[in-house]
Formats: sequence, C-alpha cells, structure tokens
Amino acid sequence: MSSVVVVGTQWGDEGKGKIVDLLTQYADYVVRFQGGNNAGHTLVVEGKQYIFHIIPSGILYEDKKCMIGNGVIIDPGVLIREMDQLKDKGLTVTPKRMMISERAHLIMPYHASLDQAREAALADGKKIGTTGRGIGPCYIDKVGRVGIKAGDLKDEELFKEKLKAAVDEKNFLLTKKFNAAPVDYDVIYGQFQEYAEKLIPFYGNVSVELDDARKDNKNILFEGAQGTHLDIDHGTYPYVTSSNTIAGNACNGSGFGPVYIDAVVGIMKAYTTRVGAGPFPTELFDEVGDQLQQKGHEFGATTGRRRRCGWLDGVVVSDAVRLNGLTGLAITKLDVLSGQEKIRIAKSYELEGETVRAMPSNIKEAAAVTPVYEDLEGWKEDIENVRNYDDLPQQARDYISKVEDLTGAPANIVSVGPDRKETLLLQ
Ligand code: 2SA
Ligand code: GDP
Ligand code: MG
Repeated sequence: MSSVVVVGTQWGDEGKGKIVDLLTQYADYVVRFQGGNNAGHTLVVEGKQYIFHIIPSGILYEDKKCMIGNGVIIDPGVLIREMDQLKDKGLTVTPKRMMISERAHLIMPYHASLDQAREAALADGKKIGTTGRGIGPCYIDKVGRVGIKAGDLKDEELFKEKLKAAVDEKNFLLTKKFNAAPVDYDVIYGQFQEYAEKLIPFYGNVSVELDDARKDNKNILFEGAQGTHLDIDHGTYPYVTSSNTIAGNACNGSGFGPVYIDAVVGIMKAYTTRVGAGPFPTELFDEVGDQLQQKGHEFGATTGRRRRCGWLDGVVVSDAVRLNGLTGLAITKLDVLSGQEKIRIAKSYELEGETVRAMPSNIKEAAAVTPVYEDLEGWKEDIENVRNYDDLPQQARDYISKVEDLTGAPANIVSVGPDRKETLLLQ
C-alpha cells in the first residue's frame, strides 16, 4: 500500500486537480484535508471539463472513495450544488463514494458576508484579494472555538444555540463595524435544516476509515488545495489563505499518522501565477506575461479573476521542496512555454546586495527582492502530442533537468495539456 500527498508548490493553480485525477487510477481513496470552496480544481477527461471546489478530484472514478477530512471547511450549499451538477452529468454521489468528517467546520452565510465586508473596508494596496467565499472568517471561528461543525447539524438544540450566538455577534460586526447588511437567523436555520437532511447520510469518521484502509493495504491519495506560498504559517503572510497548505497538514486535516505517508508530490507549473494580491518576485508586466496568461488561459477557476503571470521562480519551488519534503515533482503546462525564444528561471534573489535563497518572512523584504535569473534556450515545436520524454525537444529536456538541479527534486510527471491523457510519466 502507499499513501501519497499532492500539494501545490507555488501560489495555487499549478494543475493539482489534473494530476490528482490522473493518480487516482492507482488509489483507493482520495482525501481533501484543508481549505474550502476557495479551491478550483480543473479536470479534463475526454474533452469534458469539470471544476471541483469542494468534492475531491477523484470522484470521476466509480470504484474510489472520496473523503472530506476534518481540516476542510464546508459550505453545504456549494457542496450540494456540486453533487447536483455531477448528477446532471450522470454521476450520482452516494455515501458509498464520499464521506464527510463530522469534525469539519461549516462555512455559514455570515462568513462570506464578513469576508466580503472586510475586504471592501480595506484600503487599496492593503486588500488581500480573497475569493470572498468566507474562508478566513470560518477558520477564525474554528480557532476561536465558536465554529459550527458538520456534526452539529445532527444535534438540533446545539445547532440552534450556536447559530443564535453567532448571528448575534456577526450581525453586530456586519452592521456596526462594516455598515453591511445583517443575516437572518430564521432564514439560515431553515436553509440548514434542508442541508442537514442531504449531508448527514455522508457523515463518518474519516480518521478511522483511513486507518482501516491503511491496515487493509489500500492506496490513499491526499489532495492539497491552494499552494505552499499561500500557507498561513509559511506563505507570504498576510497575503495567504487561512489554512496550512503544506503536506504536513494532510495528517492533521484527516486524522492520519505521519509515519504512514510514503511520498509527497509537488505540482509545479512551468511558469508562475498568482491570483490575488501579494509579493511575486518574477511577475512579468510585459508581452511575455500576457502571452503566458493568454496561452495558459490563466483565469481563476472559482472567481474568474485574471491571474498574474511570471517566469518560474526556483526559490519558491525550492522552498516547497523543503517545506513539504517533496519526493518528486509533477511539472505542468510545459506546452505553454513552447514558442518562447528564451526561458528564464529565477535561481536566487538579491536584497540590498546580499544573495537570498529562501522567500523572506518579512513582507516588505519579500516585495523588495530582485530575482537572479538563469536563461535557457526555448523551443519552437508544439509538444501537446508528445507522450515520451525522449520525444520532447532537447531544450525542453534541458529545462526539466535545470529544474531538477535547482530544486533537488526529481521530475516524476510532465504534463503537456489539460486532458488526463496529455501526460508523460517519467519514473
Ligand atoms: P481566501 O479566499 O481567503 O482563501 O483568499 C486568500 C488568498 O488565497 C488565494 N487563493 C487562491 N489562489 C489561487 N487559486 C485559488 N483558487 C481559485 C482558482 C482562485 C480563483 O482555482 O483559480 O478563482 O480566484 C485560491 N483560493 C484562494 C486568494 O487569491 C488570496 O490571495
Ligand atoms: P489547481 O487549482 O491546481 O487544480 O489548478 P486549476 O484547475 O485552478 O488551474 C490549472 C489550469 O490549467 C486548468 O484550467 C487545467 O485544465 C489546466 N492545465 C492543467 N495541466 C495543464 C497542462 O499541462 N497544459 C495546459 N495547457 N493546461 C493545463
Ligand atoms: Mg485552482
């Protein structure tokens, strides 16, 4: 059996959904362990596109089980909508195929209202650029010990009591501090009665089920969301999401023992993107940046926002190798680099005359570093149809070797298109 964690090495949108879908063929379980419906994971199978925000990306395989761990935060309306959309496509999500941890916290309507009100109140230049889905406020309540857990929907008295206290407090904040519209207790209560009926059949103990699976020699795949540099502790704080996105949280966020993790695969886009505000040392403001954005269709899979684009940042990826203990890389979107005469990779930064080898924790320093680039020759050929490493242009192979050298992690997978089949398995 093996347990493999998949994480993003950059600022999210590296193609985790595609690679998780691809690796699911070898897995029995696929587990989300953090984040919520801020995530947008895109899969393309036989020309059909699916975008998952909360359901794990393994759901398209009928014989695999998808798990939503305790570290995930769930907007029940979004989850139910996602299940309904799959049903319209002929796939019914049953409790046999998906389990929800009762310990997972719920994103309530006031969380989204607060997220949006807080962002709106921040001055330009101070905004985080959140997805507005209520992620920060929900995790604040969890850590503040006033959150509502999925399991609370089973206990009507407890749910009412918690909801009443929350609505009182949040409405005070919404109306008095942010001058925003209040939420209505009765409306939320009614909505959540309906959600409870639909979700409770999926509840279970994810930790126990995964432990049994491990003892039964099953293969378990953990699906990270967002990326290493959006991690609440290790990312470019405060321009981060509100959960730990790195591999260690696969254990916390699902109740799985760390000694049972066998491998950690880091998904690395062949260039860099970021959506939302925050430092981005290799960001391009020229026509190359526009070309990457257009050719890579770089728009947020949840909000539709245009993603900022730049050259590959080897410092960012090396940080990810260290922070996640990466055993290998999956390099995605290599096809998007085709046609670039020269390809640049940042191998270190410079700050006030000093060489810097890791992203500074001080946000002003992170914004002030200058990348030190290594230039590589590009290739002209389209590579979407290549399926063997040896058939890649020499310059593309040199690029992959350079990434391996700079980061110290071997490339296991190379992706040359969005479809499941547009992939090269290297080792
Ligand atoms: P939040 O909503 O509190 O998690 O936002 C905080 C920061 O985290 C960033 N973030 C993301 N970055 C990349 N991709 C994400 N998912 C969507 C996608 C994003 C979208 O797949 O494209 O559609 O806009 C994601 N989710 C959160 C966010 O931009 C803030 O910088
Ligand atoms: P995730 O959040 O990491 O799952 O990534 P997203 O789904 O937000 O963004 C990745 C985008 O790139 C999606 O539109 C994918 O369909 C697409 N994609 C994934 N791998 C490749 C690839 O190798 N080449 C191209 N051209 N597109 C890809
Ligand atoms: Mg995404």
